[in-house]
Amino acid sequence: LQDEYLDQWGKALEQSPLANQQTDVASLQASIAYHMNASLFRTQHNLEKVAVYQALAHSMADKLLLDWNRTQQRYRKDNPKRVYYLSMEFLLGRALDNAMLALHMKTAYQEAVQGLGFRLEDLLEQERDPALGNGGLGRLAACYMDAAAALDLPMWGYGLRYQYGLFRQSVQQGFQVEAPDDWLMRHHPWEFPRDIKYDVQFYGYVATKMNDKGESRLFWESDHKIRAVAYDVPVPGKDGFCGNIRLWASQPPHHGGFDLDAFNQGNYDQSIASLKDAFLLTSVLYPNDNHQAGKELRLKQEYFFVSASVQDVVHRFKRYRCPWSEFPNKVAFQLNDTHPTLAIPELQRILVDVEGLAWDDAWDIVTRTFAFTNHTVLPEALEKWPIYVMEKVLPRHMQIIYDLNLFFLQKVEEKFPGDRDLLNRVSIIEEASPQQVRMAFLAVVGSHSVNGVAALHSELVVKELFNDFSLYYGKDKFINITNGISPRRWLYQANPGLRDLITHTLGSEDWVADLPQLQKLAPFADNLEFQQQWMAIKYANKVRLTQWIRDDCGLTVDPRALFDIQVKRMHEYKRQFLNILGVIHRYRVLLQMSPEARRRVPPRVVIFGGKAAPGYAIAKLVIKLINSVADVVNNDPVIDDHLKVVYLPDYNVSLAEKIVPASDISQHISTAGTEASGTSNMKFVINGGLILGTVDGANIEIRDEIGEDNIFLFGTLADQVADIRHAQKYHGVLLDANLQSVLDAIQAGVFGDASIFNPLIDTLTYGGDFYLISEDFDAYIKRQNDVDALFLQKAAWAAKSIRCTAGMGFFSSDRSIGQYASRIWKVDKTALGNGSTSTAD
Ligand code: F58
Repeated sequence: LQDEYLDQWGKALEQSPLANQQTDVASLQASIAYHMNASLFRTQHNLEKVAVYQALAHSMADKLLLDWNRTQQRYRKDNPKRVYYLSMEFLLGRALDNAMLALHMKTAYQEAVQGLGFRLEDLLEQERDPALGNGGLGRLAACYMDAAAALDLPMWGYGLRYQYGLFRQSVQQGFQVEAPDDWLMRHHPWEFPRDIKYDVQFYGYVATKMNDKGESRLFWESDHKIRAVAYDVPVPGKDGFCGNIRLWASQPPHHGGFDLDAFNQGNYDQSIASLKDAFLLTSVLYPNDNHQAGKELRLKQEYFFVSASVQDVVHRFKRYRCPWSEFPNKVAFQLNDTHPTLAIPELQRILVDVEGLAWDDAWDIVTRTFAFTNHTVLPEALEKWPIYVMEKVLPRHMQIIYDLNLFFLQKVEEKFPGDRDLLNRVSIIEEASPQQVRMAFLAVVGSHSVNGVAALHSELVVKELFNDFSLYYGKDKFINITNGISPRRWLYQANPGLRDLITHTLGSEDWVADLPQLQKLAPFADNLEFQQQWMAIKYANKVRLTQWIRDDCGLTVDPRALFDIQVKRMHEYKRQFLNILGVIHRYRVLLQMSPEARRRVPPRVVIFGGKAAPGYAIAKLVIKLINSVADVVNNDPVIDDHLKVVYLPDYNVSLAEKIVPASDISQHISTAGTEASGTSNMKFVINGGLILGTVDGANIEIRDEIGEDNIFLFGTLADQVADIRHAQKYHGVLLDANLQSVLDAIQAGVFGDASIFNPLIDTLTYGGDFYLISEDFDAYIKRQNDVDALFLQKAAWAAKSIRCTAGMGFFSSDRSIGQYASRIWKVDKTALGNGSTSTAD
């Protein structure tokens, strides 16, 4: 458009209602009423809470949109180096509360809806929690997008818009039951469909053709195409910045997927076959956490996602007509684990086959553009794809991977001549039957930087997972960036009581953007009055949680009891089994005590929550065991309120926001060396919750920051695990005596039909106790006794709780993102430009 028209558009927008939104209560009410009528086609005579929530969400989204356009327009004009965070998962949680707080509009909206006859808290509960992620990895992506927006860092997320998110969980007769998460059944006001589309192809064949310049080129051709369409999700930042996550949905490529000829011939199934195909592709998030699904559809999801994203980024880059050599100075791709690794051969393919670059020039660009974050060392979670599947679905990519591997192995051979074993070990192709592509190796070879997510994990990544690679590339390529969490969602939003006390004590809200300031709370740790205020907030949060427990589980628990919480995905390595075995031990000890002795033990409420992958039988049995134990313990009149066991169904982000501020103690008890980092540990501690944990993942750095005295650590160390497992193999597992009597009780039917638990108990005996539950049992029980003893000393507990929060400054996602930006992406905060507000990208 010519400049004069551009100006006119700018002026028109300035005059529009969008640019002239007022934030007084009457104007907010007007905007809610407007959306009720204009966006939802409803009137005040036909109102449900959900409709009011939607009108309110639309009203809030208007404000975000303006910021979104301004921010993106500025990036478009200034063309800074941009970061693209490629992640199959974004576990965002609810949007409305977060947006209102980011834009400082919650109080005004609260008043506005109250004046219209509703309570804001009730309306917030109407929002569906988008569950486009499994657990830690997906939630980390959300915290990182939040930090980038808060820091005004030009970073976009790219992901998939699954029609069905992570399944919804209910519990029936103690067993997990899964139902589809149909989160889009109702209109979702927080996404904006764009007219941006790319075709992605699968299958087909590779042919040689002449290009325009008469050069012979390889072309990948296929009739099997699916169209990716973009949905943008705004990420509220600070001071008018707004980030973006672009999610791709699959659609049929042409004619809306309808085959009229087939229909006319009466072949109805055939007439909509391509529609079904396209719909299926992004229909559902694979529900495995730390385990590879290995299905062809999953591979297609991965490729669909990276192909659309890389095409979009290349399209944006080409708009500026820079030479290709500039690409790494304008683009940084961060791979959130190996799931987006196909972006590496995809960019190589586009540069060589489509753009006509020489192989080596293209590879130089690719390797300067990509960086890779590893999130696990568990062998079962490391992605490998059988070559016969890759050759069928992505024939050209398979050729590229073979070539990349060949050139890589030649270089390794040059550096370490004659070492056949080494070549075998580092080859991207695993010589197994069937042959497989090792995606993590492809990610390492195609990236300039590889990082783990906590200090111990990054050490294991170098020493174990990629040891040969670190010898070949040198140590500098392998770094650590310890995970972080958003202080905005996990303290400011989730714990308003504590937020206000901290703000009042420190004199301003500056600590949110500069989290190490929390250290200024430390001098108050022994101040009795401050302790009382602090613990009163904790108590209020516990009361709020008891109401949820009553509503969700029909169980009444006493908020004065010690709240002991373990909420995370159900997995053997996370050892919820150890926790429930410990609960049974406690139950038995309490039963043997005199009433007086029992009264001297602080009453406990042990709370569990977390989903098991639908195909993970052992994890599902642990859920059943927890519920069976709960049935017995909660109804035992001798035990009364001394011990209660709660399993909260359908654990998700919004439930976590209620649970996290209410813990006295939370458990992070993975077998040492298995939990890459953990992030809920950070969330609990920043909210003044103490933790009971193993010397694993980020627990170690939390200890270093808050001090050894303020954390209950126990158990085997990572470097002892291999020896213990080795010894078990030869001498068998000698079960801890207390543990043996707990198992005896289960097998005697104390918790119902014992036979169903046999496979679970076998993991300790016949299975060789791979996760070292027996080995750690005694230390665990002793540490739990220390927790009891401290809980009786109210002042000492409160002081530790305050020191916990005070020491957590390091774990802000802003710190993590700052480290990624300076150490990997080499991007800076952009200077605030003055871009006009016409349509952005
Ligand atoms: C988690 N991984 C780690 N993977 O287990 C946890 O220690 C870490 O704190 C977190 O990442 C963030 O770094 C994880 O959540 C998955 O859920 C994958 C989803 C896709 C399939 C394979 C597992």
